[in-house]
Amino acid sequence: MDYFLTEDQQMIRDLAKEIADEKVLPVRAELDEKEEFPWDIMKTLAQSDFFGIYIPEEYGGLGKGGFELTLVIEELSRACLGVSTTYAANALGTYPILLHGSEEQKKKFLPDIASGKKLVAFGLTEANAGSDAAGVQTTAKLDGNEYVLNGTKQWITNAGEAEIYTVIAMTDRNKGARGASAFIIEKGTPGFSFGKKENKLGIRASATRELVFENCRIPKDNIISKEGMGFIVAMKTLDKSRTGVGAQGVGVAQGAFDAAAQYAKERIQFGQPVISFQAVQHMLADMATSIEAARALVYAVAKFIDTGAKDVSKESAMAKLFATDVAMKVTVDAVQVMGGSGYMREYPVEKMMRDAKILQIYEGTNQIQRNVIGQALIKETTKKK
Ligand code: COS
Repeated sequence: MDYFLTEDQQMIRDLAKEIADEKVLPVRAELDEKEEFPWDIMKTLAQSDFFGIYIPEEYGGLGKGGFELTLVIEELSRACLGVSTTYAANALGTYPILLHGSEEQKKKFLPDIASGKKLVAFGLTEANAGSDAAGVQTTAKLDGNEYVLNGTKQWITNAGEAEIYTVIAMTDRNKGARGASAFIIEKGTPGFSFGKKENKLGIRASATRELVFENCRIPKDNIISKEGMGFIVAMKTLDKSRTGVGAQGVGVAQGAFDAAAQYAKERIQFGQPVISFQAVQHMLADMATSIEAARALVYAVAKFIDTGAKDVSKESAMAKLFATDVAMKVTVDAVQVMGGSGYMREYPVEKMMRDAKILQIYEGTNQIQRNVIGQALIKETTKKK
């Protein structure tokens, strides 16, 4: 389907596709097998200015929107979700600074992020906080001109590899969500270390570790916004980034569909290619239809967010929910269409099926997305009365 991309957008998509085909596809199986962090690919993305795509020009970025970011994420995800997760998590970690940072913080941190010189990670989740975003137990106590952080963040994408971390900690544990604050912490700060690299079912090219804070002192000025705003910073960040997870869903589903459709044309059973059987055609038809519906929703929501609309929680949750449920179903069906071959590591779809599962879990489980949508509907219907 033609989405009437501008010339600029087409160029961005074509370049992302070229990188995905030439740099990611040939190594994805090896990265997955060895759990290897894709530094070479990150360097190529940096040379293409893709880390700064959504960052304003005054801070060294390309000054485009979330929609253009979506196009890059989709193309990378078509080839490898581990790679696209590594790339997309940078935007997740950057949004707190971009949306709520001070001018000084933006000037200090964004140029190195935009150039790809420094990777970023976002630290919210803990042993007792994830879906319950207000359940954070890591503390940040003001002591003179410094905040002192103590606690452990869990399952943090890009941890250990990134140089810059945006982290949510409690400045007042008695106030619940209103006692949370957001901070910028640089790798190498004394008292800040990492746990072991996690061994994951999928997205194995991406790095996931704990962030450990033990009397970690950071300058007072590294607070983002002000004390008590951490929960809002986190929610606004997730409102922005969830469309990117939707784009990951569209990309991986497309990659799985392409592989399954190609295979169905080549695999001969009962004297004919299996694609000639209606049972297989109907599966492919459902897969293609749901991918196109997911893409249309993700693009529409990304463009809606780029208009500067104030409250986008419902729409971004819908895009994430729908496209990632599609990704799970389509990747499972791609394995089914390819039968025994689909289950084998020589073909890419078993990896895509393993990778796709995380999309229904991270940046808010799909159950949480339904809660967010439900809460928004209650608000809307109350207003209409
Ligand atoms: N934008 C702005 N404000 C928001 C907001 C948003 N998207 N979502 C909630 N708020 C505000 C609420 O309006 C409320 O403000 P008041 O105290 O002034 O009324 C406050 O924040 C607390 O909101 P709420 O009571 O809804 O908080 P809950 O603890 O019930 O949590 C959910 C709400 C479940 C939506 C939230 O915890 C969430 O998104 N969890 C998932 C987080 C996640 O994605 N984790 C994955 C790890 S991070 S990669």
